[in-house]
Amino acid sequence: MNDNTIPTQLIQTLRTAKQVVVLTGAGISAESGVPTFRDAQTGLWAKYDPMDLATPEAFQRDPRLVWEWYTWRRELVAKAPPNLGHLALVNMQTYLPKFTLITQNVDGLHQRAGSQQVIELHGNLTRSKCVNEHIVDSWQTADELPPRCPHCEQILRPDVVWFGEFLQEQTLYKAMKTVEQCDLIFSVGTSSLVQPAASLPFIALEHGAKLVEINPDSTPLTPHVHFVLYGKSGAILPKLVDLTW
Ligand code: BV8
Repeated sequence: MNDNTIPTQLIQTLRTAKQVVVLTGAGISAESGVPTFRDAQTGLWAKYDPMDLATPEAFQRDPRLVWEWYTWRRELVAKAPPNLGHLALVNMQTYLPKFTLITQNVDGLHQRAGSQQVIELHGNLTRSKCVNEHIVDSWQTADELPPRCPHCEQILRPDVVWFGEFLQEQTLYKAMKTVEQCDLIFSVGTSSLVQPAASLPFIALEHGAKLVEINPDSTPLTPHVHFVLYGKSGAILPKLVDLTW
């Protein structure tokens, strides 16, 4: 039985694909209860714009405030279960000769769902680092915030890429090489606004890949895709996997 929201041609394309890339954004975690980047922040943080707080300037100006914002997000993410969309991607990987998951998200939910070798373009908020690039996933929370690095006593910051910061060179290089070589790329749950991540589907397109978007809304990518599946990833991805294999 072919579901009428998923084109037969897409099922055929996925079934015969050789190298598949999936690029995800905050939307894939929305059904886990993690607010997307452009959702209104809740409660204490309603009066702040994430675009302002996720910057080196904000951390310079008020390290305690930025540290506390990430603590709030870390605690929220820790309570958020991976959803059916994350799990469908774990399942999809088992059927494909070559599958690469590239995420803009910093919540670590793909790894908690069981995805392997995830390319995290923007880092991961469950990790912190100091100016000496010591990466830590646990630290003493004393009265002083941000806490200090257990290795060198410098203050810690979240191990994420802020707006205005360069992505890790080898991470971006690996992501670009992967999308150049793929024959099918999915853009899932992203507004396709943040660069350089938003350029990756276009690079795949230029190298002959078929492009699929999964999102309840249209984005700047939508006019360029071969298939657009309007809806929630937690509903569409499991259905796509079930219909394909
Ligand atoms: C850089 C970590 C060099 C922090 C993040 C070129 C042109 C214009 C601007 C720039 C450019 N090059 C660089 C810039 C500046 C900037 C940028 O892109 N600005 C944009 C916004 C105008 N980029 C940078 O600064 C990058 N660095 O390029 O360095 C440089 C430096 C200086 C100057 C020039 C060049 C660094 C960007 C990394 C920023 N860090 N995260 C943290 O999280 O705290 S990005 C942040 O936004 C999150 O990681 C998030 O994932 C990401 C992207 O947003 P989305 O994932 O798309 O989330 P969003 O909320 O926007 O959309 C959610 C979507 O899901 C929606 O479409 C919604 O409809 C959909 N949805 C909702 N529910 C569901 C769903 N979809 C499916 N299912 C559902 N259930």
